[in-house]
Amino acid sequence: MSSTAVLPAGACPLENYLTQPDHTMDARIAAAREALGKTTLILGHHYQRDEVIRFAGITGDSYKLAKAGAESAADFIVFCGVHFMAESADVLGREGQQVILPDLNAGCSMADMAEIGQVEEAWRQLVRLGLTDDAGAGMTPMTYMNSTAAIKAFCGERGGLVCTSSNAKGAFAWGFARSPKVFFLPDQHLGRNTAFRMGIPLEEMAVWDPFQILGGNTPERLRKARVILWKGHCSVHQRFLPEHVDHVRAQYPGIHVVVHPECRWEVCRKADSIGSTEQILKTIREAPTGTKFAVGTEIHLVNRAAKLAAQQGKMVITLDDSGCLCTTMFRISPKHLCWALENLLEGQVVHRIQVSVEVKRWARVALERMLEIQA
Ligand code: CIZ
Ligand code: SF4
Repeated sequence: MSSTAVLPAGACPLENYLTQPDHTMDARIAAAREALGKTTLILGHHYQRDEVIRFAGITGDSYKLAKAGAESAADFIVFCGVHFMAESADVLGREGQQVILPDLNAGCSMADMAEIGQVEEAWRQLVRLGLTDDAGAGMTPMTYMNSTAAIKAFCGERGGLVCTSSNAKGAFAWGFARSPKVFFLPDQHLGRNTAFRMGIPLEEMAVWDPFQILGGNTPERLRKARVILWKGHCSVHQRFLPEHVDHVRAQYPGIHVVVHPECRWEVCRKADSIGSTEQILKTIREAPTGTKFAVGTEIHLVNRAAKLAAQQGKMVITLDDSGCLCTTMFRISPKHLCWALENLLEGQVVHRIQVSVEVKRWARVALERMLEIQA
C-alpha cells in the first residue's frame, strides 16, 4: 500500500512530519483536534500505543468503535486502528461520513491470510463436493471481524454473517440454526475455541489450507466436519504457549489467567477465562482487590490495564514476558495522527478508506446480521 497514492493535490506532505520527534506532535494534535471540534471523531483501538490513544474521543474494540463512528454526528472519523477496522467503519458509516486511516500500512497479518480469490475458490470446491449450494444452504460462511470487506460481503451474499470475539458463540449458534455446517474465516483459533466451547469435538472440525487441493482434506473428512476452519491466525496471539501458563502459575500461585480467543486451543484450555479485549478489561475491572492476573493479549492493552489495576490494588502481568506487540497497529504514530488532523484543518482528506458500493452492500448485510445476534 503506498502512503502517497491517494493524497489529494495540496495536502501537506507526510515527510515533513516523519522527520520530527513524536513528542513534538502532542501540542499540535491537541490544537488540531480542538479546532476541528465536533466535525471530527478520533477512535482508538485498545491495542494502540499510549501516545496515540490518549487523543481518542472513544476507545474500544473494533465492533464498539465501528458502531460509535456510525452513531456519531462527526463528518470525519480518524480511525487509529488497522485497515479492516476502518473499512468496517466505512461500511457501517452514515452517508457523507469519511473514514481516515492515518497510516495505510497499518494492516492485519491475520486479515491478510484470507484473500477473496482464495475464499471463492475454496467455496467452489465445497459446492462441487455437494456440501453446500452457492447460497449456503448446507454451510453458513462466517467471518471474524478481522477480515477484508470483500470477505464480509462474500459471507453476507451467501446467507452468512460477521462475528467478533465477544459474540462468536452467538454467531455459531445462528449459523447452526440455519445449516448443518459452518465455514469459519480467517482465524482457525477463534473458530476452534468457540466451536469447542459449544461442545463440538475436534474430530468434527477440519482445517482448510488455501494452498492445497480441498484445503488439504479428504472428501470424507470434509463431509464429517461440522466446522471448517480457515488456516489463518494472529501472529501476535499465536506466540502465547501452554508453557507460559504453567510458568506464571508456578511463579504466582492462584493467579487468574485470562486470554484472548485468538490464542491457541491448548492455551485457552489451560486458562481460567477467555475473552475479547472488552471482556478481558471488564474481568479485571470487576475483580476483587488483591486479584492477580496474567493476560494473554497485545502488550499495550496489558500495560494500560496493569497501571489501572495497580491503582485498585490488583496485579496484572503479561502471560509471556517477551511482550507480544501488534507491529501493524504500532504503525499509527503521533506523526501520522497529526498529519491527518492538520490536513483536515486545511480541508484535505488524506488516506481515506472507501469500500466500493457493491462490496459495501453485502458487507453491510453481514455486519447487520451480527448486530442482531446475542453475545
Ligand atoms: O475486535 C477487536 O477489536 C480485536 C482485534 C480484538 C478484540 O477482542 O477486541
Ligand atoms: Fe491483526 Fe493480530 Fe494485530 Fe489483531 S493483534 S490487528 S489480529 S495482527
